[in-house]
Amino acid sequence: MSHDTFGEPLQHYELVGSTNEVAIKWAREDAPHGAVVTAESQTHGRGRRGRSWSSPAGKGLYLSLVLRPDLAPAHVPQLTILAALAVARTVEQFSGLQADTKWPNDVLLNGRKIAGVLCEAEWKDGRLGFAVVGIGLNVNFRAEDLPERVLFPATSLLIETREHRLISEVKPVLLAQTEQLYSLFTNGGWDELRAEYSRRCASIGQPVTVVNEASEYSGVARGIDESGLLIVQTTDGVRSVIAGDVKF
Ligand code: BT5
Repeated sequence: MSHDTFGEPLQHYELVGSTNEVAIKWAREDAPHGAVVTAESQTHGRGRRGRSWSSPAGKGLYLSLVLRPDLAPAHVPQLTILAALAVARTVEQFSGLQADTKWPNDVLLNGRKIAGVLCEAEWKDGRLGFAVVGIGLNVNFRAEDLPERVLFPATSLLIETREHRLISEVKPVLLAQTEQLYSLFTNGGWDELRAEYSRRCASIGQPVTVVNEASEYSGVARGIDESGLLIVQTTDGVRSVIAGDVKF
């Protein structure tokens, strides 16, 4: 098998704090491109901006992938778009239902959040040293397993399809989808990937409110730009959103 196969090498744990944390430590040492960390459950699964990701055993897929692309800092958000699209395709494959994206890092099924992506990067001499792409996908969560207070209504494959899936059956499909999109990405396929993400993106064409540490503003989401940022048309002009939560 090629050295770049996603999921080789693989570290699998019964219980960790956060698979992203483990993968970052491993990447600082010697984890190669394509290395993956998975866990049955996480005690401190993390979301963006210090939020937490609910990670009970047997209910979800908790996976972190080490990537070492030659990427300028401005283009790192593209990796979140790529991963969200791979998750959407995977969810679609298992549910037979159309999965949507919600910029930047959410995947929705029937309008509810079924998965989230957390991309964390480290730099070396102005270039990307490595990125760890963390994915949490709700597989067998029942309604009562979902966190009580969520930013956005949540769901799972089980809730939407009434079918249990083995996590071990979902994992290889997600890795294969990610690997396939990554190969497209490195072969000049960013525009194609961006177009599919945008087609699926629930907020494009909608009035949105963007909230981040620095500001809050409203406008109409128009699309995804070259770097993977959300283009929002406000009354003051067009803005590209680097980070934030989008309400619509
Ligand atoms: C995310 O953050 O959606 C990124 C989640 C990434 C989790 C994976 S699991 C494997 C890897 N290792 C880690 O430690 N993390 C990654 P954000 O957009 O900030 O959303 C977080 C918010 O989603 C929380 O504040 C809750 O409101 C909600 N939430 C928490 N757990 C959830 C779940 N299982 N399903 C749906 N929503 C959830």
